[in-house]
Amino acid sequence: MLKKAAVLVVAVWTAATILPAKEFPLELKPLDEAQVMPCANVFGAMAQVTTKKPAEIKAEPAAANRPLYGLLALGKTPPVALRIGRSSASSAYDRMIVDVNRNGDLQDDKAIEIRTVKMKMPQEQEVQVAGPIKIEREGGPVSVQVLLHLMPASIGPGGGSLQVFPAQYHEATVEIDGVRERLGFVDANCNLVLGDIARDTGCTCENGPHLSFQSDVVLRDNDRSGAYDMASLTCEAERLADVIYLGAKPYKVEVATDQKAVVIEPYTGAVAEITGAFDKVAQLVVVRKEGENDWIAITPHAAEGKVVVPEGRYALWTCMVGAKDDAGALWKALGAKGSAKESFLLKAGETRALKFGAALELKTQSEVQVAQSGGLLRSLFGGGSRERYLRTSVEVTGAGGEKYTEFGKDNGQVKPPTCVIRDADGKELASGRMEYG
Ligand SMILES: [Ca+2]
Ligand SMILES: [Ca+2]
Ligand SMILES: [Ca+2]
Repeated sequence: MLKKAAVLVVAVWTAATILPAKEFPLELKPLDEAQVMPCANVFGAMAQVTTKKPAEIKAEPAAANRPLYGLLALGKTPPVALRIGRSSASSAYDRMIVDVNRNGDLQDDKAIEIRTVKMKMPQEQEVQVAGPIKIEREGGPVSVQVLLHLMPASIGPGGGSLQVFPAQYHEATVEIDGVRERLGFVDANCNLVLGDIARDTGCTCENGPHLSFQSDVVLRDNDRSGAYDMASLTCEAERLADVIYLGAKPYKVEVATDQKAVVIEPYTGAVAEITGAFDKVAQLVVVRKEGENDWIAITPHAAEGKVVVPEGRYALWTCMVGAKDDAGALWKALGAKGSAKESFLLKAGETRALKFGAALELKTQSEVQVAQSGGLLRSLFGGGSRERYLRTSVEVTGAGGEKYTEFGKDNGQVKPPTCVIRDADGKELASGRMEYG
């Protein structure tokens, strides 16, 4: 009888402490090109276009004046052929046909218009885009958009390139452990698979790992504005990792292969803590070593000056600092380490203080250089020395050695400061804009 009671107590204790995995339905939604294309964490997929027709195209409609061809390699699915053409022999490239049903015949696919639109990338510029296009895939069509990098004046056999971006995302409203949040999942690396985590397994650099994470992203309306702002200084497009934070707790997250639901459960592995100056930090990304040349980037959320992370070997990756000035304007700066050379081991239950963010140190450097290397302060050095100029740069370094290269005010980009050189009488001799880094 006593033994039975003990078993019962253990069973009740287990049920009370380990929350079960919860499944939340995902809803398919369109993603705007102006949101996704300038987003720093959305890389999409690249493809080349040339005048050479690939063997995949067996039949095509008549073309006006030298069309361009390409193959979109989107993940492990067979490549999708496309043709970029002109509506008349003299017009610019303004039509695209994509073999969306992958039958090698471009005659049964609808020609779509190539549009020229103004986009903040982050400076405003004109770009050529096409789509959205629905590409057939096992499990249903996937909507993508195409950004063209063509220089029509110089198009020869070399052609140009294009970039494919997701034009859809899957959204769930999750509610777990008293936290309720809308999460949007984006196939940011455009491989037609949703749920790729930020993992770099290929780095073998001798100088400390220089990592790159071309993962999928999760959209989070951090400022509760009702919209996902994906510009790089707003951090509402987080790299997807093996853990996701709801409140300040880590959870395991998995998108179902049919993309109909997301499963979230509390992370039950061994954890450790990182403390630091989180009060002035809008977002911190750290990388965790999984094996030789194998790193995962995670974005922990802080509470009470610390973050809880799975145990392991860590390094600081990026830090976004944010503070309001006296007039109430929000300033942000994004810094990055670029290498995981200075890593540290965090064992289960350990707490470690990490340096990052403020105070930022500014170091200006000026040197006289010979022209053609792109400096901005063209100075006047008198007759016979017109080829020389003064190059001035400012390096902004954070407490963890991270270098800051992006600055913003109220979610807009801020250009580097200007610099003016005057003579003893105050007459302007030269001026220009500083360079960061
Ligand atoms: Ca076709
Ligand atoms: Ca993906
Ligand atoms: Ca928002």
